[in-house]
Amino acid sequence: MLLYLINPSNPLINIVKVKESRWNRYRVWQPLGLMVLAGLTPPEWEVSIIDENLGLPDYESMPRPDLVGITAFTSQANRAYELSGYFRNLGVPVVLGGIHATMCMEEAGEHADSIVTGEAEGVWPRVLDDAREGRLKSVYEGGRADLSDIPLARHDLLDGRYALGSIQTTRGCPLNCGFCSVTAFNGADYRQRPIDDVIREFRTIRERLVLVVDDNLIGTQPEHIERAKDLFRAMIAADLKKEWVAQATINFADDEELLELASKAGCSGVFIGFESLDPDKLVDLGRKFKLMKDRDFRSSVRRIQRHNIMVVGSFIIGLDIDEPGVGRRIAEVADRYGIDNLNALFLTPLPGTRLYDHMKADGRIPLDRFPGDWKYYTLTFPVARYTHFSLDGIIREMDACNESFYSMPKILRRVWSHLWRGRKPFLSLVGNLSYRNNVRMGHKAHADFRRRVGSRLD
Ligand code: B12
Ligand code: SF4
Repeated sequence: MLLYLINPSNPLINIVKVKESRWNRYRVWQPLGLMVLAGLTPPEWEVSIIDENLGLPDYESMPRPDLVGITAFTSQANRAYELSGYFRNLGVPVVLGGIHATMCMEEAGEHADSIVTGEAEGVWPRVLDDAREGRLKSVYEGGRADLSDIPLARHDLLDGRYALGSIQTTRGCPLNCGFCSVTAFNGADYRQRPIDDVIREFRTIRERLVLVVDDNLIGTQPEHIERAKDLFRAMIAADLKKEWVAQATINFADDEELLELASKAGCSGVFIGFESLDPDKLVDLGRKFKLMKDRDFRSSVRRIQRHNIMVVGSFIIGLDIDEPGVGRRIAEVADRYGIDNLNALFLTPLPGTRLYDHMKADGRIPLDRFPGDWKYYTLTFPVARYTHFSLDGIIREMDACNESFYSMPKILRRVWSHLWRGRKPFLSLVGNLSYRNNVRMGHKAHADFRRRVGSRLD
């Protein structure tokens, strides 16, 4: 029995040409959900993972599979449905799963033979049995998995074209920010995989650089932090020889021992959501608010960097509290905090979030011809109506933010400061230039966006 597991590309944002340049490998990330699914698949199935972000395969010349499983973030939904249509026309049953199918069950159900909602660990073997016997159900509810005994993800099934490996050590986030779907999808209960499993899986990763995909690697409660320390100790003892980056909340900075262990265990960078210039006023920040209130962000960032860990900070543009001038102010504040890279994103009502419900109720989502419009839900396009900005106004804020933070003099200053402090100046240069390049491509993408859908947003 042949199974294809497909990660669809979003042609709108898929600017990746891995074959043309090795540097482009740094823009392609492994589809870990599919690798986990492959790990859950019994050996009588021959599994092939197809990542369209590495280049579109010639499906016609490939053997006809017995079953196709497709994953999708919201921004990939259109391509997922297109692919599903192609295989169903050939008479091959298709199962859709992942975040978008879960949040938009009805819509996804119209494009597949079956959908799996939530985490797949509890239901995937049953789906495969039913598929083999030709009695697939239209919906399987996966719910949330018990992580104490799950098979390892199949890292061996991917080829060597990725720059970064990937692994997950925890699921769930108790903080429940209004604009994020993680708590709705993975739950508020912070679940941790057994440390031995994580170490065993790390050993199967061939890449030296690894993305730890956890939404919050260290958690928020003292027992979460203790577990993170135990994990780092085990990684050090295992001498994994990996360098890794992860996502965490700013309380990462509050424990020197944690930082020291993380660094020794190979941590070289951390993505932190700062979200707003005024977190104190951001009512819908959920419980994250407490971690940010009255914090001296500059010293927090410095404490992390002192351990040779880069800080990538993310901010949202378009919050109701944001006023004209916010783009430039974010760049200034990010500079003042001393972060190494800035990732500014438009406030985007993703399905399944409280933000979506509020904006929908207020008639503030003009790009709502779904599924077609989902392709713009990449957080890099302003798909909603923003309280204090017109379409052109909010794009100008984004441009001002990026142009200021990624101006050449500021990049050179950051690189110099890395050199002076004995931190990796080359990495800083490459990271900054790559973001600067993205910003240039963003201009073109926004002009195109304006032309295609601007009249619906004005
Ligand atoms: C790593 C990551 C990335 C990586 C990409 C990884 C990849 N797969 O390509 C990078 C950094 C590139 C990225 C980019 C983006 N991301 Co992202 N990302 C994540 C993150 C943190 C982890 C994903 C992961 O690997 N999880 C681990 C695996 C094991 O879990 P899983 O994928 O959910 O898979 C399980 C189930 O969903 C299910 N399943 C999944 N697929 C399928 C398929 C079938 C057939 C079946 C049966 C089951 C099934 O089974 C798996 C095992 O239980 C998630 C948050 C999260 N907790 O998931 C956000 C998340 C998925 N990202 C999100 C977003 C918004 C984006 C961006 C649009 C934002 C941006 N501009 O940065 C881009 C767009 C990328 C795109 N392709 O269009 C949102 C998606 C919301 C949505 N409705 O789409 C999430 C949920 C975060 C959030 N804050 O809300 N992301
Ligand atoms: S802390 Fe991060 S993962 Fe958790 S709900 Fe907020 S944005 Fe989502």
